[in-house]
Amino acid sequence: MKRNIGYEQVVSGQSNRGEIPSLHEAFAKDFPIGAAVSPAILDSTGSLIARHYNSLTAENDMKPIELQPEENVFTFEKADQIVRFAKEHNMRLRGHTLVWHNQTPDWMFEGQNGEPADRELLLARMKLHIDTVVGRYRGDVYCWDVVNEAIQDKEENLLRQSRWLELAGEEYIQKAFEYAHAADPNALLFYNDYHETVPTKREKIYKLVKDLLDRGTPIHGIGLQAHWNIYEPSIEDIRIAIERYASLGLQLHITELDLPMFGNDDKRREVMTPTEEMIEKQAKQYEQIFELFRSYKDVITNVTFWGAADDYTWLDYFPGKERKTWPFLFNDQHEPKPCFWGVVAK
Ligand code: HAH
Repeated sequence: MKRNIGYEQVVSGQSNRGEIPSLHEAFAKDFPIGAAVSPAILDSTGSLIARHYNSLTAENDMKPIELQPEENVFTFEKADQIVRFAKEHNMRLRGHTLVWHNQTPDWMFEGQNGEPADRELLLARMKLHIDTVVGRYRGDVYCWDVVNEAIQDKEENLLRQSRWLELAGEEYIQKAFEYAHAADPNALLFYNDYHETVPTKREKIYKLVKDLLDRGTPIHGIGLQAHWNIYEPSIEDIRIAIERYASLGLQLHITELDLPMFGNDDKRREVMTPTEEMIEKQAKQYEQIFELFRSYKDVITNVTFWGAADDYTWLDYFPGKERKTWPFLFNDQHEPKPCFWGVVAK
C-alpha cells in the first residue's frame, strides 16, 4: 500500500492520520485480528484497539483465579468491562481460559481441611466453574480456550504433571470439553498450547487432540500461542505445524502472537532502543509470518496478538528477564512500526 498524502489533504492542512490503514480491515478477507487486553489497557489504548483490532481476549480477567478467587465467589466486573467494549465496537471475543495449571486458586484442589480434593469433588468444581462462566458469556464469547497447556514439555510424559492430572486423572481434559459444550453448544472449543512448532511438542499436541477426537470429544480447534521471536521458529517449521494440526480437520487460531526483539538465549539487558538490524529483522519476520497465515486462511480463523502496542507486554515483566522487548506492530506511542507496514502492504 502506498503512503501518498492526497494533494487536497495537504493544501487543506488536514491531518494525515487517515492514511494509516486499519490492521483488521487489511485482513477483512482473511481472519479477524485480535489483541489481549485488560480494562486498564482499554482505558489507555482503547482508540488504537478499536481502530486496528476486531477481536479481543482477556489477558488475565477470565482466568479461574480472577473469576472465582474463593469457592462460589464469582467476580465478573473486569471481564464484563471487556465484554462491553467488544460489543460496543462490534468485535469478536475469545474466552481464555477454563482449565489450566496456572492462575487457578489453590482452594480448587483442596478439601475441607486442606487435604487434596478427591476426583469427584474436583470434577464437580470444574463443572460448576465452566457452567457458570461459559453460561454467563454465552452468545458474547464465540470460542473458548477450554484447556490450556496440559502437555509436558520434557520428553518422558504426554501430559503435564499438574494437580488436575494428579487428582482427577487424564480424563479431566475430555470432561472439560464436555462441560463447556453442554454450557454453550454454539461456542467453538479449543485446546491451546505453546512451543507448538517444536517437533516433539507438536507431535504430543497432535496425539492428545487426535485421541480426544477419536473418543468423540467436542473439540473444534487448536490454539497456537505463537510466543515466538524475531529469529525463530523458521517459517518452514511454522508451516509444518500448521499442516500437521490442520490434518486433524480442525480450525486453528493463532492465540497469543508476539515477536520480541531478542532470541531465546540473548541475555542482553542493556539494549535501551531497538537497533536497525532488530527493526528490520522484525519487519521481515512479521511479513513472512502473515504471508504464511494468509495462505492458510481456510484453516486459520483468528490471529490474536498477546497485547496491542509495545508500551505494555507481559514479556517485559517475565521473571528473571525483565527488559523492553518491543514485540508488536505498534510502538510505545501507538504509532505503526516498520513491521506494521510490511504486514498491511500486501
Ligand atoms: C501463556 N503461557 C498463557 O497462555 C497466558 O495466559 C499468559 O498470560 C501468558 C502466556 C505461556 C508461557 C508461560 O506463561 C510461561 C512459560 C512458558 C510459556
